[in-house]
Amino acid sequence: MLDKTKRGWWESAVFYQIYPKSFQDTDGDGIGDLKGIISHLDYLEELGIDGIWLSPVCQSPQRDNGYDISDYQAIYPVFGTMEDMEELIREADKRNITIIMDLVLNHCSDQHIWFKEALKSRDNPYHDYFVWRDGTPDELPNDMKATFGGSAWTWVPHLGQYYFHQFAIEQPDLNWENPQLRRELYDMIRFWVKKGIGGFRLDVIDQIAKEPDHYITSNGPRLHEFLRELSQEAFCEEGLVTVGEAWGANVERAKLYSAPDCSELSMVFQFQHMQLDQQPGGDKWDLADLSLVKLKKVFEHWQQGLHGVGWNSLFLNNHDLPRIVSRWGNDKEYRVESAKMLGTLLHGMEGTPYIYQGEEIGMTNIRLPIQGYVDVEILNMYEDRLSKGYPLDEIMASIHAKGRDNARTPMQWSDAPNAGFTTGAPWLTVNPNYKQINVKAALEDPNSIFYYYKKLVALRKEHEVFRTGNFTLYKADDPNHFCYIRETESERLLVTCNFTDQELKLALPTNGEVLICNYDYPLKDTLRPYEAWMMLQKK
Ligand code: TEU
Repeated sequence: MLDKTKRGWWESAVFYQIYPKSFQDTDGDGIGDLKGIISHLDYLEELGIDGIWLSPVCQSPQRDNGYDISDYQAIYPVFGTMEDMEELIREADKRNITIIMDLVLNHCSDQHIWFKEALKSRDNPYHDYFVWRDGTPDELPNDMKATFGGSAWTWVPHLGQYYFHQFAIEQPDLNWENPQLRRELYDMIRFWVKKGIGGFRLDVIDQIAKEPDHYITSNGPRLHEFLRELSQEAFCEEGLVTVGEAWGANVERAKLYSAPDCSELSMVFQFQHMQLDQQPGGDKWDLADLSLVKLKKVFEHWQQGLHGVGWNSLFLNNHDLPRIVSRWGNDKEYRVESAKMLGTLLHGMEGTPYIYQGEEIGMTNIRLPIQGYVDVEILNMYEDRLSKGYPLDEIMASIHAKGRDNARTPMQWSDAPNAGFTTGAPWLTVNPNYKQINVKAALEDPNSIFYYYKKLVALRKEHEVFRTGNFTLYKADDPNHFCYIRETESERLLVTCNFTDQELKLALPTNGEVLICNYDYPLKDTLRPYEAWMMLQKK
């Protein structure tokens, strides 16, 4: 059993991300809730995970599904009460599962009392909690754009000022230059630690030290100073695990974030591997094929770059990304094989793996007409690209491939109506493939993706090589086959993955113990479509 009071316990752990809105509804309003999560803790215990990263559950107008917080110390009533949250922490703890909360510290909701006060006057004490620039209605401070489209500046006529927002208009950026704001955030974090929260995922944490006058959003000059202060003031308990979301991270920066002395964070989510299937210079909506050779190089760079000096987080899915089996696998005739292959690829690496809800049963993307989508990012992009004259079919192809609602369709628990997610009308369409793809069916099938993932989770705890082995690519230039070796002084782990629906002829070493394979057994000189296995050799 992991000793979670000690720093570094997460190096042998596997986490599971829950998007509460889509996990399990218990009161028939069509929206998931905390009681729903509690009702499935036994399922998560069966999978063997050590912690849950809970996407935001705090009070929020839900413009961005909770990433717009209006009260950091209250629970969004549709999800439940503070008592439900306490019960979730207690019940999870009984199963040795740690709850990691999502901290959105870069911005809050425009409905937060701080922003309401800030709007009252320029000399209100809360005014400086946000980022303002003087101006006139027709002259913006500069041409910075918000991630969700449009300008990053919104005009407030009665103040004669613009406020800065990197995301939606309703998500004003917080001003980290203000020490009083920082103190309030630290107090709020300590409130949750006292309640028994075991760690935090920090939303867009590399964007807190913005300097809009210099067009700086991520990696601002004071970023690491702020992070060290945050860590000292708020992450005092040794066993707290902290993972920062950092789209702008490179290996050098990640060494600072995740240095073994934990002066900043435990690890970061970096996204270089998730941005390869887009056109150079474009954004995620500008689709391009994945180059496996490039993917291998990116993983190699991160695996080798942080070995011994930092710590990786490992993920292929989250609530902002399309479903990986639809993205890099084959969600039709090889759905099961390719989902297992992608899991094998990731779980053999050095770092802490994160499983996103539904990944463990191979949930897929969904294709809806534009009216079916809810996500602010999708809807803003649709309007924006239509107005710029992009062809409609191209816009829809991008949304079907990359839209965030792909990952947010309700969890598929059974073949009952609405996949057993709700007895009411679900807030987002349930994927019609729930009749075949659901937890109940997975638990009844010993060859399911679920049991394969369960084995992957268990293997990490059984062999030291998963935690400490160094990483070497094998056949780095092979465009179809991803094979790597992890090695310690006494063990060698070989991980091999066929990324195609073709048979590959390959001479691979097969003199070892097969730890896991997505077919009955590995062959000596051929990889079948999407075949993957791990082999352990004792030295
Ligand atoms: O995401 C950060 C972020 O930059 C994303 O908006 C990302 O660019 C986009 O989703 C890629 O499609 C975090 C949260 O994970 C996301 O859900 C929030 O919407 C966002 O921050 C704002 O809080």
